[in-house]
Amino acid sequence: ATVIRLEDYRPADWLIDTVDLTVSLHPTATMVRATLALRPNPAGAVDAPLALDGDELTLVSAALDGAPLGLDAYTATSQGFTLPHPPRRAFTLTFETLLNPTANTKLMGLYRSSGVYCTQCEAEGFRRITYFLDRPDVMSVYTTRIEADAREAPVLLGNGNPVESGPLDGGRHYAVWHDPHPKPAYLFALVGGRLARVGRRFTTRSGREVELGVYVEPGKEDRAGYAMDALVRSMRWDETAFGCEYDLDVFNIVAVSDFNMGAMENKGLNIFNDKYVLASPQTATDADYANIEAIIAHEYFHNWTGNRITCRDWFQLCLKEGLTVFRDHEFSSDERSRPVKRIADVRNLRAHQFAEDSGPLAHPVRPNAYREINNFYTATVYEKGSELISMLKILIGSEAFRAGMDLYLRRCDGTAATVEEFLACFAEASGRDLSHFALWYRQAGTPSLMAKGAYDEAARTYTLELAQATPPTPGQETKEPVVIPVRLGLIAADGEELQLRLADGRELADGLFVLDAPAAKLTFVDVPTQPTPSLLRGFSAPVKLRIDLDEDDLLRLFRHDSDPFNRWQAAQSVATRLLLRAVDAVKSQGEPGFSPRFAEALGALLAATDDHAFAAQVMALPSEADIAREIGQDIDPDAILEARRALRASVGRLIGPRLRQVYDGLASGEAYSPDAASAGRRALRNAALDLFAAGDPEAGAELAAAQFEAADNMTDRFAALAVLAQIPGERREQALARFAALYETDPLVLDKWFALQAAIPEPGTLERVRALMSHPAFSLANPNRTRALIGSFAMANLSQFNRADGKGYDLLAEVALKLDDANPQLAARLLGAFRSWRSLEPGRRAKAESALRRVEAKTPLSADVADIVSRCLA
Ligand code: B3K
Ligand code: ZN
Repeated sequence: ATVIRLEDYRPADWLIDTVDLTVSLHPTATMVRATLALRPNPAGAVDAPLALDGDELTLVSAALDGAPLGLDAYTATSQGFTLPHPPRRAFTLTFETLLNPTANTKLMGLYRSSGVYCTQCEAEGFRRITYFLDRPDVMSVYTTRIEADAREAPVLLGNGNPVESGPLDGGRHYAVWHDPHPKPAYLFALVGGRLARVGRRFTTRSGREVELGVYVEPGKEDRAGYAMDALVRSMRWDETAFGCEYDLDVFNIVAVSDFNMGAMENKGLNIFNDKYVLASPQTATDADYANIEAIIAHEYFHNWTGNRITCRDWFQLCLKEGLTVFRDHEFSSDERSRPVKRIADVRNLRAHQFAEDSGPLAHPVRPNAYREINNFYTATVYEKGSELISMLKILIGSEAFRAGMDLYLRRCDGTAATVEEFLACFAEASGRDLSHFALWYRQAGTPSLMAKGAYDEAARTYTLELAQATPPTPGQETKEPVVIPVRLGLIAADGEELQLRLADGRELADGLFVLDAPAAKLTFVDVPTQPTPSLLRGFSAPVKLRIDLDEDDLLRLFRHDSDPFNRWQAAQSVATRLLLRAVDAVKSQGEPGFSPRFAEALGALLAATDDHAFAAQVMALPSEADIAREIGQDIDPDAILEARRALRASVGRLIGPRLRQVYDGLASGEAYSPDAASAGRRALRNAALDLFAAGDPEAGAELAAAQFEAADNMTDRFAALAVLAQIPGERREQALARFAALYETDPLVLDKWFALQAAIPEPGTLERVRALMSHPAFSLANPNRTRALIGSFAMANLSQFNRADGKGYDLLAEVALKLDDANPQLAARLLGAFRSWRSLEPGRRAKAESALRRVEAKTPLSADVADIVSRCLA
C-alpha cells in the first residue's frame, strides 16, 4: 500500500455541499441512491479530474445533473469512480450502488449485527456505501431516507433530526432524517432493526428540548439505565465545564453486539459496542460501569470536539481524540475521585502507551506518515494525546486554558482544523509562545527525566539536578529536549512540606518547575533538614522519572506526601525495587527474599485509611508487564512471574490477619449501587481477598468460594472467580463450570469468563484457550469474543503468550491469518501484542520473529495486517 504523508496534504479540488441518500435496506441486496452536489473548491486545483473513493462497491448507475452518464464519460471500479473531464461548475452526481450488508464481515461501511443494520464509517467506511470524497475536510449537509421491511426493521435511525416517516407498499416503511450541521462522511450513520428504546428528555442550558434515546436488543431495556444516566450527566457537565451545549432535537445511542472498537460518535447517532452500554448489577462489574460512564461521555463530548470541529486530515486525529480523552478523564475525575482516576489513567498510559512508544510501533502523537489509518487509533494518539492537553493546562494555568478552549470552540466551529490552529488559540489566550511545546506532537518516544538531589547541611541548601533524554524511535534517530512541567515538593523527615525558595530569590509557584532544556540545576535555600524530593506530582508529564531514592525515602513519601498520586507511586516504586531484585534472584537460581517493610507499610495504610479506592490501587502491585518494562531488555517472563508470585505470597502472609480484618470489615449488607464510594469499598475488599489468598491459598480459596456463591452482584462474584482462577485444582474448574452454567445465555458475561481463563499464568492455558476456541459460545466472527479470548491471552498473559517454546506466538499468528480476510482491522489490532517482541530474551525473540514472518508471507495480505507486521519487523 502507498504511504500517505502529512507534507503532501492539499485541499480537495471539489467540495460536496449536500448529500441526499436513499438507502433501501435488504439483507443481501441493499440499494443506495446517493446524490452529491459538487462544486469546484476555490482552494483546489483548476483543471483537476474528479476522483471519488470507493471500496468494494458495485455500481448500478451513474448520472450527472440527472442525466445518465455514458460509459465513456467515466471510469468506475469497485475501488473508485473518476470523471476525467468534470464540468467546471456546480453539478450533481447520482449513483446507485448495490451492497450486501450480510456479507460485510469487515464491520466497516453498512453491515448487519445480529440482524440489525448499522454502519461504521470512521475512518474510511463511507466509501463502502457510495463513491465519495471520503476525507474529513469535505463537509456536507446530509438528508437520509431509509426504507426497510417494517417487521425486519421497525426502527430506522439516521443523523440529525427526524423529518418524516410512514408506510410503503409491500410491508415496507421509510423514515427521513436531516442533519443540518455540515459534517465529514466519517460521521455518517444509519441504523435499522428491531430494537427497544429507553427514552428521556433533556433541556439544555438555553432551553432546547432534546429527546434522548438508548436503543438496545429487546429484553435488555433494564440494562440501559446507567448509560442513559451517564449521558445526562455528561450533557450537563459539558455545559458547565466547557460551555458546550447540545445542538439537535434528538440524541440517540444504539448498542450493537458486533463492533470493531468501543463506540462511534456519529452526529446525533452514536453507535456503541453493547459492552459499553449494557449494565446491570448482576452482569456488569464496577469496572464495566466506570467504562460505560467514560465512553458514553467520550462519544458525547465528541459532538463539539470532533464533530462541530473536526480534523482537516487524519494526521490531526489527536486533535479530536487526545482532546476528547482529556475531556472524558476530567468528567470522570469530577464524578468520582480525581486522584484515583489519575492513578488508573497513568497505569493505563504506562501499560499501553509507554509500551507502544518503546517498540517498533512507536509514532508521534501526530504521525507524519501512514499506510493504514485504522492502525493509528492508538494509545499514543489517544492517551498521550490527552497527556499533552493536561500539560498544556498545567503550563498556561486553568484560566488561560479555559479561555483557549472557548476561543478554539468559537473560532474553529464548523471547520476541519489542525493541531496548529488549536495551539494558536491557547497561545493567544495565554500570551505564551507554545512553539517549543508543539514538539511533543512531532517527536515520538517517552522522555526520561533524570533527577539527582544533594543536601548541604552547613549551607542549608538542597540542589536538584534535572536532565532529560528521549531514546531513538523508528525514523527519528536524534531527539530534541521537550518542555516538561515538573510539579514538585520537598518533604522533611517528619513529613512536613518544605518551602520552595530558590537561591535566586524566585519561588516556584504551585511547586511548578518547567524543564525546557536538556538539563537544569535548582538550588533551594533555607532547607532546614535533609529533604526527600517528591517529583512529577500528579504525574505532571508523560515521562519516565529516574531518581535514585532508597527505601527510606520512598516509604517516607508513601506515608507523608501531600500528593496522593506520588504516595501511590512511592508504594509502586518500593514494590518495583523488590521485584527487580527478586527477578535477579530467580534468574540466578536463588530464593527471592523481601524486606518486610513494604508489607508493613501496606498494613499501616490499611489500618488507617478510609479512602478505599485509593488503598485498592496501592494494593495492586506492579503487573508482570510493568516489571518487564522496567527491565527493558532480554526479558524472561517466567522469572518475572515467579518473582511477582513470591512477593504477593510474602506480603499476603505478612499481613494476612490485617487483610482478613479488612475483608470482614468491609462486608456490606446493602443492595448494590455502582457509585464510586461503594465501588471503592468493593475494590478494596476484593484486593484484600486477592492478597490474602496469595499468602494462604487454602483459606483464601475457601473465602472466595463462599463469596462466589453469596454474591448478589457481578463485581463480587467475578472477583471471587478471579481469585479461584489463580489456584489450580478441582475447585477452580468447578467454579469456572458453575459460572459458565449461570451465564450461558449472556455473551457479555461469558466474555469475562473467556478472558479470565486466557489470562491464567500457567502452561496449561494454551491448551485451555485452544479448547475454548471450540466452545459453542465462541466465534472469531465476533470481535468481543475474539478480544476476550485471544486478546486477553496475547495482551494480559505475559508468561503464557511469551512461552519459551513459541506456541503462544503460533496461536496468535494462526488466529491473525484466519481473520485477515474476514476482519483485517481486528487481526491487526490483535497483532499489536507483538509490539514489544524485541525486548525479549534471544530465544523468545527468534520464535516471535518467525511467527511474524509467517503472517507476513500470506498472500494476499490485508493492508491493515501488512502495515503492523512490516513495522514490527522493520
Ligand atoms: N472515533 C471512534 C474510533 C474510530 C476508529 C476507527 N478505526 C471512537 C472514538 O474514539 O470515540
Ligand atoms: Zn474518540
